[in-house]
Amino acid sequence: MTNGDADFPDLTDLPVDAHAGAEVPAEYATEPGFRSGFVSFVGRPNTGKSTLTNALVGEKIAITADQPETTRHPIRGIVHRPDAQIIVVDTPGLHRPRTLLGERLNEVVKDTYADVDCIAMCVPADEKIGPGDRWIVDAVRTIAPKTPLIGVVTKIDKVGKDAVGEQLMALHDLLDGADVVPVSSTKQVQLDVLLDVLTQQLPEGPKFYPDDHITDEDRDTRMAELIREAALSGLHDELPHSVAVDIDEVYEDPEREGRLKIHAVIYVEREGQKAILRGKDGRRLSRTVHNARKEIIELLGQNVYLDVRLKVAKNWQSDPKQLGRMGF
Ligand SMILES: Nc1nc2c(ncn2[C@@H]2O[C@H](COP(=O)(O)OP(=O)(O)OP(=O)(O)O)[C@@H](O)[C@H]2O)c(=O)[nH]1
Ligand SMILES: [Mg+2]
Repeated sequence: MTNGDADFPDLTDLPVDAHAGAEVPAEYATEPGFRSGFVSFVGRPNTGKSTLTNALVGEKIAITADQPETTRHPIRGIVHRPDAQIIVVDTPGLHRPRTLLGERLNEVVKDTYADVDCIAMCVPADEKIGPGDRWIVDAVRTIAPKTPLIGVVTKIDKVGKDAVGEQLMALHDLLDGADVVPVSSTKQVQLDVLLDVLTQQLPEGPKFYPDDHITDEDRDTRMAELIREAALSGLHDELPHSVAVDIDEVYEDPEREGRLKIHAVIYVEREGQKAILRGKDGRRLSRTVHNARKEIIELLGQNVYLDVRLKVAKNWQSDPKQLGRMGF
C-alpha cells in the first residue's frame, strides 16, 4: 500500500557500517571534516514542515496543502552540500489525536525522535505559540532527552519584522534558550542559514546516500501522494482527513509506446464525500486527474495515462483493519 511503514526503511538498515570500514565506494567518498546525519522537522499540523523540506531538498518530495494533517508518514529528503549530507525527516504534524489514524501518526512521529541527530521544532510566524506547541516540546524532551533541539520560525513572509522578532524570542524561551532560525520556504529566505545551523548539529561522518539520491520514497508512493494533493486542493473541514489514495496498477501502455498507464483509487469514508470529490458532472474529479497527471509526468519525465476511481471505505480512519490495509 501507499503509506505504509514498509516503505520506510528502519534507520538501522542504513549502510552505516560502510563508512566505518576502509572501503568506501567512490560515490560515498568525502573530505575530512565532512558531516552527516539526520534532522527531524516536528511541529503542529500546517506549520510548513513539508514545504520547508521541499525547499531544502530542492524538489517536491512531500505534498503540501492548506489544511492540517497533510503528511501521513515520515518522509526522508536528502540535502547535499559540499561540507555535509543532511537527511531531513519530515513528519506528520503532532496534535492530540481524535481518531485511531491520529494516534498511529503520533506514534510513528515519536518513533522518529529517538533516531535522529537533531530535532527542529517548527512554529509559524503568524500564529501564537500555545499549549499544542508545549505539548510537542514536552513529548520530544521525554522521548529524546539528549537529542539537540533547535527552533525554526516558518512563514516569515506573512508578517512584519517586529512580529518575527517577537516569535523568535517566544520560541527561544519555549526551547530553553536553543538556537532559533527564521525562514520563509516560499520566498526562499534564510534557507542557507538554517542549513548551516543544522550542519553544525551533525557529527562528522561520511555520506549515507550517493549524490543523486534525494528521497527514499518509492515511485508509487510519490504518485499516490501527488494524486492526494490534487484531490485535497480546495477541500474544507474534515473531508481532507477522509481521503486516502492507493495505486492499483502501473504498466506500459500497449496502445501507445512510451506511455505509462496508471490506475489509482481515491478512498473516502462516506458516499456523500464521494459526490463532493466527483463534483457537478464529474468536473471536480476531472480537474483532480488533470492536475495530478501533470505532476506525475513531471515526476517521471514520461507521458502517462491516469485513471482514477472513487471508492468508499467506510470510516477507514477509525477502523483498525482498514487502517492496516491502507498501510497505517
Ligand atoms: N506564505 C507562506 N506560506 C507557507 C510557507 N511554508 C508553508 N506555507 C503554507 O502553509 C501551508 C501548510 O504547509 P505544509 O508544508 O503542508 O505544512 P505541514 O507542517 O507539512 O502540515 P502537516 O503535514 O499537515 O503537518 C501550505 O498552504 C503552505 O503553502 C512559507 O514560507 N510562506
Ligand atoms: Mg506536512
